[in-house]
Amino acid sequence: MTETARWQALDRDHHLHPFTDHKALSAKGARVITRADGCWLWDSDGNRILDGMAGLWCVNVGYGRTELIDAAHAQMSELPYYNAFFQSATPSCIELAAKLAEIAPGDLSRVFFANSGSEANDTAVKIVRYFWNLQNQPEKKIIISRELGYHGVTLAAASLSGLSPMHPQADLPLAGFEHVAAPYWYGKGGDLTPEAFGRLAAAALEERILELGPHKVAAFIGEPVQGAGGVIIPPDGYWREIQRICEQYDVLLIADEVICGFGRTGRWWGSESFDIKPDILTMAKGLSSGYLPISAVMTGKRVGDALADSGEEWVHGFTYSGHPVAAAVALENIRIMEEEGLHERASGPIGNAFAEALASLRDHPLVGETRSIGLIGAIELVADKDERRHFPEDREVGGTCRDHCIENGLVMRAVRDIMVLSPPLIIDEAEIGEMADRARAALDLTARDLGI
Ligand code: PXG
Repeated sequence: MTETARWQALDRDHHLHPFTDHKALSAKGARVITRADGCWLWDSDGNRILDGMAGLWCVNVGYGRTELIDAAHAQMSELPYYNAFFQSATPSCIELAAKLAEIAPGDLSRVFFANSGSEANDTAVKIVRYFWNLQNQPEKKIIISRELGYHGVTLAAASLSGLSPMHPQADLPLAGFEHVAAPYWYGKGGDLTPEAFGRLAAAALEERILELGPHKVAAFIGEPVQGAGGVIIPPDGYWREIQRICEQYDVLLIADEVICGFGRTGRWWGSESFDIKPDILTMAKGLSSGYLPISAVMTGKRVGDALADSGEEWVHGFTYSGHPVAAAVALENIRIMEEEGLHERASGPIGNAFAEALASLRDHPLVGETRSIGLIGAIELVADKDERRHFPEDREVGGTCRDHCIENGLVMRAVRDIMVLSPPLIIDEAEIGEMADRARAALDLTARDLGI
């Protein structure tokens, strides 16, 4: 038995995977990834694969960064764990909170640490509820999010998420969570211009607030660019209108920066790319480039002051809130990003090369649109380019293309029939070229399978 076969058998018998059809997986066997360097992965059979997804939208500084390994080692040697409960703290979590306050957009200045994006968003929900209780407006509790939004899998975060398959298995959403249309022009915009469709999508928020009653609507949460929903880049003017609506009806605005934060859109924050002024911001993934689990929630002056000045205990926190090793790695990760100007790289020549590489695929018969901002992008696979019509779902065109990508040594994820990319921010032009070549080869094989 090969080592791969042994691992696959053990995996099949003992490991429950996230978001996985286990019957289908056991028929196939898991791909076992054994090492990585830069933008490249190796599997247990020795195949070298270009990681077009930076893991799961997170390994922003790339794999194999000795600075991060050394930071973890040094912190573990000095103090592997202490907590932030009972009026204590550790130097690395204090320094990280201060650093985040320095680089955060707008007036966000206070930080609460958690371990995952889901925990950060659940925490944001609890902060919102507590805030309105403190304001003596206990009726103001409904949180509105968007279809195709992804905010995590814990009960509140999954309730915020607007990907419908996430709800029925766990009887979600919980009460008090509402969803409005996403600004997904390519799929839903019909004959409207992107800008007109963006206005319509924003108006859906205003209508829902008025329907529910502004005195009952506590907050709106959105990803600046919706990632897992298919890299939906909102049309110009959309976020400006959302901001206006939130201000007009005194609805707190939460920016979920779990994917967009840390340079992905070409600025430190997606909120900067779209001029969003959030009251609350959540982050994870790129905060530590995925080297260790850590996430955070930041509050602006209004919410943060209310929490900090309440004069009572805030009853919330995780054993690993502000974990000193994860915080030390996050600090070093931010230092690397600053030193190498990775966010500027993503908006400059490398971001342009990425956009051009995607655009070079537009002549392919399956490609209806390519779009990107910074180093996050998407390729829409369609049956009819003029009508922007997708294939029937049961053809599984996206899944077919994803499988061909892997065979061609490229990780590119499929969201329905949208191929999405989010490579490490250190990717260079040659690697972007390789990515496009491999993507084209996979598109050709997909077209062949479809008889096109
Ligand atoms: N918010 C956003 C915007 C996310 O993308 C979360 C919150 C939840 O984070 P945690 O750390 O709890 O997973 C995410 C996570 C995919 C995929 O298939 C995307 C995510 C996670 C897993 C898979 O695109 N995003």
